[in-house]
Amino acid sequence: MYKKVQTLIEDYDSIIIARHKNPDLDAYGSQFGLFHALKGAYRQKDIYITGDTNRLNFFGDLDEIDIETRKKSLVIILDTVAKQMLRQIDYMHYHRMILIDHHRNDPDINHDIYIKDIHASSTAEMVSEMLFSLGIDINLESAKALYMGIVGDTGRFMFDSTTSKTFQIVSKLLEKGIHLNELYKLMYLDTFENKKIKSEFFRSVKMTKYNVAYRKNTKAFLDAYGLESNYVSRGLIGQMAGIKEIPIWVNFTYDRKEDNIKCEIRSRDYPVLDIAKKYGGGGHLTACGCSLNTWEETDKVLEDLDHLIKEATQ
Ligand SMILES: [Mn+2]
Repeated sequence: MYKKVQTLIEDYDSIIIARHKNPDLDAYGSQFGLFHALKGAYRQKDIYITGDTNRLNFFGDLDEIDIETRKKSLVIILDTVAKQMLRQIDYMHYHRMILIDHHRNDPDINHDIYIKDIHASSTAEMVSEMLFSLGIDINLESAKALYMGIVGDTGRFMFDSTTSKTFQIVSKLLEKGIHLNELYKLMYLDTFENKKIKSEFFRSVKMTKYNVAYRKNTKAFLDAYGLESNYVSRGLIGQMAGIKEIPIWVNFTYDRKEDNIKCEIRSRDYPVLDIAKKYGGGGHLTACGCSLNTWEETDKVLEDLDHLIKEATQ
């Protein structure tokens, strides 16, 4: 399979590397990791990186690519196979299409090659493995990006998705000369202002009868601190994680763009995915989400989660 990818790469003078919207570290890391490696290996080719950007962009600038160029390019999409996760322009115009992803769902994008590995910790791990197996040199910039992608999707190697293979790959990436401290400063150093926002957030976390922690981030809260919905919804939910008494935690956040309420659910052990699905959402077994239309519905979600714990513990 990897050989087929290499053959296509060698066939094209113009290659576009894309990934899902609102990128996380794995989306960026796999994208920039592949970009720097291909750039080094195929200097005569035009290699582009495309997509939206956000506060996790520790990686570099993205390219604007015209339709004509797109139509004659090999497009490689990373870390998703779902149209709804992509900008239309990134899956609409291409000459050949390769998908590389570690998620479970089936693709709704037309493609020539699809590499899927649900056991990989991250797409960055898959890209690393592919580059190593093809003998394409992973230079320092590539190794840094791939490493950050793996660290992001494994929660710093704490999630169960981390395997011995992950460590084998990471070990080989470290040999490229990565300075861990330098990367961790980039990824995790917080600002004083941000810490204050987090403490304000945490101060008003509430608990249900069965210790489901939750926070309702209203429009007023977002406005008061000038915060983006997405940052609060997914960037602050971790503030409720890792607390002994709290088995499930939920973050409800008003979404300015869609004028609805984003609900993010996390759980240490309880499978909460069915509850997200009940409200039209999805995701992983212990990390999932859905969108709600009213604040009343947020209480229904909490009731369902309480019920889940009640049933399991009685
Ligand atoms: Mn990923």
